[in-house]
Amino acid sequence: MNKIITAIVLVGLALLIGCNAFMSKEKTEAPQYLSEIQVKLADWNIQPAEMYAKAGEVKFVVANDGIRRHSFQVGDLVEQKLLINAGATQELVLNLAPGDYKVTCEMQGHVDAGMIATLHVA
Ligand SMILES: [Cu+2]
Repeated sequence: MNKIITAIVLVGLALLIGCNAFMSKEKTEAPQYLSEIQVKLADWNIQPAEMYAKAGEVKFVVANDGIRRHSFQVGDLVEQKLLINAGATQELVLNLAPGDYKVTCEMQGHVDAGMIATLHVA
């Protein structure tokens, strides 16, 4: 009986250690800072929610996978905002300084509905 309990405990420990190793690997994986980022707009989110870009020229390829018209705006760069019809894809090239930017859909109520992401530029 004791042997069975010991075996169960050992299996449990092995699972825990395995899980921890897996999770810490996920956490320590360094983000890739890209110069081209594929973005998907949907009703109601922007993916990826965390984007990483190299400072300088950054190209965004933005696909609207939703059934509504959405916009794509980085920070307060209103002039460069994209308006994208459902099912369409548009590209935007921005020259970005290092920093953190909000990425939003500026259609009324869409940020509140979840259409907001963060862009890290370094
Ligand atoms: Cu939207």
